[in-house]
Amino acid sequence: MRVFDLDSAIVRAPGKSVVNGLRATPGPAPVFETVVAEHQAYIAALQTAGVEVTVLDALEQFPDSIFVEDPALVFSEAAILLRPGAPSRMAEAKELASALAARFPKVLHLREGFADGGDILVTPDRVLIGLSARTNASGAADLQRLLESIGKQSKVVEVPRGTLHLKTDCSLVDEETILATPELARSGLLGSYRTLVVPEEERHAANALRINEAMFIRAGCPRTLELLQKHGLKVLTLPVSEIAKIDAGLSCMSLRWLA
Ligand code: CIR
Repeated sequence: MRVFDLDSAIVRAPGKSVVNGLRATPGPAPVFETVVAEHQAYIAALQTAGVEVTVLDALEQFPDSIFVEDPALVFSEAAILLRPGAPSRMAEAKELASALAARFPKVLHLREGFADGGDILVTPDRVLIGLSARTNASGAADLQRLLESIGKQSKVVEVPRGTLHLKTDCSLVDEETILATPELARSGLLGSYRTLVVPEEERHAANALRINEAMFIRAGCPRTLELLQKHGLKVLTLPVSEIAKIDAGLSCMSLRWLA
């Protein structure tokens, strides 16, 4: 099985409070109705790719809870509840506990430090854990211990300074290839993986999503689209202009696994 062979996903409906989601720089708030439309298009895209999607209820008290990728990490054999590094997001993990307990053979808990799912890139041979403002060394070490207990190799890497999450800057394309920003590709931390480098003016396209035979990228990135098509992929584009206003992209809106 390839790590991007997936049949199940959990998403969470956006609450009205999503317009107050965290963001690194000030700017106009997203329009709620458009966030909902982008989220619905995202769910439809996952379904089209062959994934059964569970939609959890909105949580108004957690503006960023639509980004379910950050408080948990899931594999066929186990789910791991994380400790998100933003104080306003810490309790989002608890809100996922019952949904994960109902779907996974076991649920493990990070006990120390902080780690966001956005900092975790699952590749065929190892799980890369990025150190960032949201994932610290003790969280990464505890996560490595949990991963080892379920037979997964991992490696800790430094996320480029100023980047929200590791996966803000990269995504798995296939078993040998990672899509990356120029900065991450230059950093050498992707080791022996072949990299497809997005042009600087489309750097936000580096957060993409491979599911089964489909590669999803954000709309409005024609050069990245061409790059991936030339690589032989079936590429589909999704609108994310509103959720991008609160620093989000494609991977963050779902937890995905092969049941
Ligand atoms: C945050 O700052 O936590 C949210 N506004 C965006 C989270 C995006 N998460 C992700 O890409 N994994």
